[in-house]
Amino acid sequence: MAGARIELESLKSKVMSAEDAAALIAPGSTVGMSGFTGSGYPKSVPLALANRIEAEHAAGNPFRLRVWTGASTGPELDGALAKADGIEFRLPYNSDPIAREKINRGEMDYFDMHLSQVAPMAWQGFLGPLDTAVIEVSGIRPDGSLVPSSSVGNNKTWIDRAEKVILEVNRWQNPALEGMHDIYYGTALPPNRVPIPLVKPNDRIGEAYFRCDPSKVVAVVETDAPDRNLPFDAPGEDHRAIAGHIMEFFRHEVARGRLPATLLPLQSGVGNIANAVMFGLVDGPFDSMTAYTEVLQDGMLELMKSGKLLSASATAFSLSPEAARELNADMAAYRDRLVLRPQEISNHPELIRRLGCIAMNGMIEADIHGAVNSTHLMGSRIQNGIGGSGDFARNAYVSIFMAPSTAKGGKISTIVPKTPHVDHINQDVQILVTEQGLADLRGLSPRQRAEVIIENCSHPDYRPALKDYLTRARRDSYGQQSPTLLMEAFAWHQRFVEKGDMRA
Ligand code: 0RQ
Repeated sequence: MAGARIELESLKSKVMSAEDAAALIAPGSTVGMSGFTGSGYPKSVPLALANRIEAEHAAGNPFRLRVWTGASTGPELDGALAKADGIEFRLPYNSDPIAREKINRGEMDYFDMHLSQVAPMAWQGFLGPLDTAVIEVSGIRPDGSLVPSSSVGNNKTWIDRAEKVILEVNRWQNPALEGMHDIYYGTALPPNRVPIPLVKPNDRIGEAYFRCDPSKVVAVVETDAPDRNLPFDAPGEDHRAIAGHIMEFFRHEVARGRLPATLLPLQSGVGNIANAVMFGLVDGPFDSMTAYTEVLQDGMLELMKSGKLLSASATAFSLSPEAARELNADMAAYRDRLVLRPQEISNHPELIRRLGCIAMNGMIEADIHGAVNSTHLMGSRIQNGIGGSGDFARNAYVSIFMAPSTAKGGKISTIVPKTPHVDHINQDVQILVTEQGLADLRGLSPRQRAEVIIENCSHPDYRPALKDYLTRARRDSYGQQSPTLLMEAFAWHQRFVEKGDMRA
């Protein structure tokens, strides 16, 4: 029923259309929007804003905005605004194809950041002022506090920092979400920081609601629109092989006493491979597991349904439409086992290190010394962004990166002599996995790593060339700590840029 979720009288008078709300956003200003993966992003104001920008463009008054979010969003936000050429600057993570094209054509500036650092940097004042927050919530309570929706992201920070706030109250969001969130207000800037009192993944250390000064709220827009996450592919042969190698590694580590039989809190990245690993764990021997992660994908929910995953902490749901429907229908049953937190807490280095997370993230490529590129194709073209992979990889108990050993139908080797862009230095990469096998790099020097990575992870079509390169690098390299032939190493990538095939 319209209006039922707005329980504060003074805000009922602020209810207006998305068009009227969008008109309150000043050209050239900075807007902090909710949204993390395809969850919890505002669904009507950004669309109305895009229409307004297009109309102004046609009338000869084009304008653009600076847009901050939690992470990626949906087509109604990034897609629509990018299509209208309405984004001048974007942070901290994008996976929208239209925005990606704009960025890669040099038409949009993109500051790709560690997700844990966004809120602290905003508070430190490093990102400049925030004019307007546009936040999706599930409800407004009688005291003006806000029931968060299906992602938390940076909403707490945007609401606190913005001069004015526009709320989208989405009736589609399940009322049973109430109570699932844990909004921690204890963060401070140096020199006043104190330890964050979280010692178990499902500890609740904050409040279930966002605080919000109602006098800052300039508009309330009611919506009834679904989150839009993409469906996952059924795990392919390569994905199942990668999951199998990781299961074998876990068994081995448990047998050696280096991991408990319940494993340690799992972090699982975005995408189909991470999802396949979660499905692998459903059939695996491990029980009473927990997760301290960033997004909850289908596989994690499946693991919870199987009874093997006791609880999970994240900042957002990233579920396929089918799994979202299932969760929505049964939200009350999950509420006590799931915690959604601000991303500065879900991805906090201190907490990841304390809990001893097992980090599992996808990669674009790794080089033979174990440096990983998660973001750039051919050293220059952004795919998505570093997201939370750096927050977790550096601080994890075990840091795992995974990808098929080839991309683009075999034309590209994902194991390369040297990656032209590095997101994770070799010290932050402990385990590499492809469908070919797993390389345990812990305690190995770069020279030793090169042998294990080529032998265990590279595709047989590329292995002889990589071995030949290594032999020559061991003979001719300027130094022998990390043998490298500079010109030849980058010529691998140049070959693809020029001929569309690394083998050619
Ligand atoms: O392009 O769709 O045009 O064919 O890159 O690759 O195989 O679909 O892989 O969906 O698992 O994504 C690293 C991007 C992997 C992801 C990355 C091309 C490939 C395809 C995507 P096409 P796939 P995935 C915490 C964790 C950073 C953020 C992160 C990612 C496209 O995992 O964004 O980890 N990670 N967050 O063809 C050229 C190569 C390539 C290549 C793949 N070597 N060279 N193209 N591709 N490898 C969660 C969050 O932060 C939200």
